[in-house]
Amino acid sequence: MIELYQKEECPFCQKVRQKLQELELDYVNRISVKGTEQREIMVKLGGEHKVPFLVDQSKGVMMYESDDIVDYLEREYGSGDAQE
Ligand SMILES: N[C@@H](CCC(=O)N[C@@H](CS)C(=O)NCC(=O)O)C(=O)O
Repeated sequence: MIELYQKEECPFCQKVRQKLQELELDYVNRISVKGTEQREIMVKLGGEHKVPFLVDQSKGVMMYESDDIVDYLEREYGSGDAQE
């Protein structure tokens, strides 16, 4: 299962949502705004007050940074076209 902790208005999150959509990956959308339980869970898991934050349970992967997340998704689930 893939979980994306994110905020709708965040452009970095938008980039990750777009990649998930492009790769047709199902994911659980965890809205992570200040003062919510999702936010607390995210900080507990990742240690940072920042979105996007990806959890890929099947691979035991957790990561921040939209570019790293997009690269990871492409590498793990893409066709490989983007790789050199
Ligand atoms: N370099 C980061 C930037 C992420 C970022 O700045 N996210 C903002 C929201 S757009 C954030 O988490 N701000 C702190 C907060 O929402 O508490 C990335 O590409 O993921």
